[in-house]
Amino acid sequence: MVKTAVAERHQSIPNDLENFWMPFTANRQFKQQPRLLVAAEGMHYTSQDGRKILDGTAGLWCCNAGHANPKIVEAVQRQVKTLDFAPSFQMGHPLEFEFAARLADILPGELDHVFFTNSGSESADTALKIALAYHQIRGEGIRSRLVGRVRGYHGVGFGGISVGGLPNNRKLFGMGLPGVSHLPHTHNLQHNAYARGQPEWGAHLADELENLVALNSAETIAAVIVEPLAGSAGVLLPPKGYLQRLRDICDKHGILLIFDEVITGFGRLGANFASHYFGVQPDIVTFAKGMTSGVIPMGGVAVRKGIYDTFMQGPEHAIEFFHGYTYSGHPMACAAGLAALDVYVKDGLIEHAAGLAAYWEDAVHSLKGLPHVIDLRNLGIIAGIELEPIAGNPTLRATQVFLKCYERGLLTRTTADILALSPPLILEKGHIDQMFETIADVLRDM
Ligand code: PXG
Ligand code: PLP
Repeated sequence: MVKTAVAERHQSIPNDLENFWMPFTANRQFKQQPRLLVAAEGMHYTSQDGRKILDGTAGLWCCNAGHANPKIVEAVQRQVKTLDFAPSFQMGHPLEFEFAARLADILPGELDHVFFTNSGSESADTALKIALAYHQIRGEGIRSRLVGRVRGYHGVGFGGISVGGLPNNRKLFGMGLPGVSHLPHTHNLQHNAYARGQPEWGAHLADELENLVALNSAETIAAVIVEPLAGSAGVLLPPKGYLQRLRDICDKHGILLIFDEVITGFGRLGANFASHYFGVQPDIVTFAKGMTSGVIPMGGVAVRKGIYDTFMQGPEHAIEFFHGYTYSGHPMACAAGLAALDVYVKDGLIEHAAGLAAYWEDAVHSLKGLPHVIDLRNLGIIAGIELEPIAGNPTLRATQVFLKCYERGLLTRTTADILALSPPLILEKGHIDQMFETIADVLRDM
């Protein structure tokens, strides 16, 4: 009885789509022709019209363990019955300590103290606040300048959009944080089109940080924040040697280096974090998304003990960091996260992804020469397919490809005229074949 009611509800489109203001969506177009997903399992969604859709994007770069993984589902079900919520300020519950300790085992280098948030945006803002406060407490309060990068994405909070570098995310929202500078982005089709993996050209773009230091003087700069691989802006890869050069310049001038690993964390590159993959150690890492395989919202910021200890001063009854969220360390999120870690680490999902990266790379580059393709990029289990924009109508080409892929049973993501793929890490070769055959067919028909 109940089951039938649920099934019926799923099979009808709600009468009124007006009230829900959808995020980062063309609301008016969507509401004329809605695309609703009603169920998910493994590598697939089920659409409202009953079709099986191959998930080429792991939801929004987050469902790394695939959908409805029984270990994660059961952990959440058990937790909601046991402890639904515990206050996060001046109270605690065991799972958040256990989860932080388990994360410390897999985080890069000496990053072993974890602050919990509920999203990547909150993680980015939290990391920036930690960096500013850290310098203040150490008596270097003049270090208050933040450095981001053009085409960077660090979520949608005021801190994140200030250091971020996507014009549409900034231009209607006031002045942003004062004292922010931007490095140039590293994307260059002339030098690097069709590079397999990391491009050869562009490490010298990190030297722009030296110019910002010269212009502003080193002792005014608190932190540099970059995505090791820029996802949202269209899969922009770090040139070989670029990240290490940023690290070296930060070391030389006492600047904290923050890696925003919201997309690259938890196996996306076939390593626990991009920091491991690239062999470059940041001072602070932000993460979210794959942390719980997208099942319950959660994010976090990790720092080394030295940064944490800097805050642990003053009377012991005093709060050390005036920051936190009602839902920091939510019990259900911790339960989902612990179960997701079991799947990633104990069940070998990250090795599985690493083992498929070469096959993935070949599949991505098999699109070379097809109509409208002007660049192909890959790393780990991520692909960027850059298309020639339709003259006078930027974004339309990629939107058309996205819609046609969806009609043919494949979910993709677009940003500008770039198609991004980042499927669940449980994928097999057959899924890769299907993804790229579908995209190839769509491009040929356009
Ligand atoms: N930092 C980075 C590097 C991200 O990629 C955020 C912060 C913000 O996370 P939240 O959880 O607040 O959304 C992100 C999120 C896409 C896409 O398809 C990318 C993101 C979110 C939604 C869509 O490019 N990145
Ligand atoms: N706004 C008001 C009025 C609040 O009382 C609170 C939290 O108590 C917040 C915002 C912040 O909410 P959250 O802790 O979920 O980020």
